[in-house]
Formats: sequence, C-alpha cells, structure tokens
Amino acid sequence: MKLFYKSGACSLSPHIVLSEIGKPFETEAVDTKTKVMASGGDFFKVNPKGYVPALLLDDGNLITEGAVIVQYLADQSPEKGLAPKNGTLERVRLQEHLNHIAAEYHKSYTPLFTPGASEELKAFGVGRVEKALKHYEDLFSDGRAYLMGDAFSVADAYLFTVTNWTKFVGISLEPYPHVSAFMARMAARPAVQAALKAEGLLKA
Ligand SMILES: N[C@@H](CCC(=O)N[C@@H](CS)C(=O)NCC(=O)O)C(=O)O
Repeated sequence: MKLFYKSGACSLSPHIVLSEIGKPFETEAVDTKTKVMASGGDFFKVNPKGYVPALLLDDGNLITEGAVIVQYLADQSPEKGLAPKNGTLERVRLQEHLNHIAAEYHKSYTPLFTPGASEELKAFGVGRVEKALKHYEDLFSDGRAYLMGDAFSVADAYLFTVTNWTKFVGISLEPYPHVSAFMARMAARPAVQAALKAEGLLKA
C-alpha cells in the first residue's frame, strides 16, 4: 500500500501508525498547494478531495480521512493492539477521541496556517486550539500515559501530529505540562522517530 503525505501535515499520523505496525509500505509526497505529486502526477486524480492523507491499497481502493485510515490500519494488524475491537464500548471511546481531534482540534489550526487570514480569525483559531489543549491537559492529569490509558493507540498518533503544530504557530505548551509530557513520551517511541525521520523532520 502507498501513503500520500505532506511532510509534517496530518498525514504524519497514519505514517506513525504504519511505522508502528512495521509491515512494508510505500510513500509519495504531495505538494498540497499545487496538488502535484512527487511523481509529477495530479493528486486530484488520486483523491478528488485534494487532501492528504490518502492510502492506496494494493487492490486499487483508496481510503481517505485520517481518522478512518488509522482505524483501517489498526484493524488490518489486530495483533499490534492499536485499536480496541470494533463494536465494543472501548472502540467507541477511541472514536470519540479521533472525532474530537479531527472535528474540534485539527481544523482549529486552519486560520493559523492560512496566509492573509485576519487577526480576528487567527485569534479565533488560537482560542479553539487552547480550548482543545485544556481538554487534553485535563484528560492526562489523571496519570494516563496515552489517550486510552496505559496503552498506545492510533488516536495518540493523531494527537501527537496535531499538537506538534503548536511550535509552528507560536502556541506554547508550557501551560499544559501533562500534554508536554505526552509529547515527549510519543517523541521517544522508535516508530515516531522513524516516521519523523522519513518525513525529514529530524536533524540527522
Ligand atoms: N478531512 C481530512 C482533512 C485532511 C487535511 O486537512 N489535510 C491537509 C493537510 S493537514 C491538506 O491536505 N490540505 C490541503 C488543502 O487544504 O488543500 C482528514 O481528516 O483527513
């Protein structure tokens, strides 16, 4: 299978999950502004929505939406324990986290990455990001190591990826010590290091 990605973008989340699983996969970089892929092709022809991540399966099917891709990957390798079994309440809890990250947190950064966005819109984005960070700070303050408890799940890969953007938009994690500790815990995972390195985000 092949993951279409942009370095450091939300596609880092499935990249981390693929790296955690450790089975062979390919990647292809996409310029998300021009929609030109590293191969020179038009990314709109792969994913008409124009967004990374997109996962092309060996049988030609394409899966889009990061929160969905990571669950598909986890379900293909159940022995890795990256998501609770479908149909369980625990799986619903995982989906609550994934949906919150996608709908409430991820997209709150949009004005902060949009050149020419008004100061008012940027302030709105910062407020939304800080509200989400407060939510995660409260969650982690019960001593859990990962969103679902003691064990890493695919939601952690997504939370790490999005929270990593704080450093590009000038939002300090200092008021969120538990979130900071989570970020350090994640960054120490060999699979996360491997994905960051593959995307050129680690100094040699
Ligand atoms: N709903 C999509 C959104 C993905 C998304 O926002 N991808 C961004 C990178 S983080 C992108 O490709 N942006 C290009 C664009 O806005 O045209 C998902 O959750 O996977």
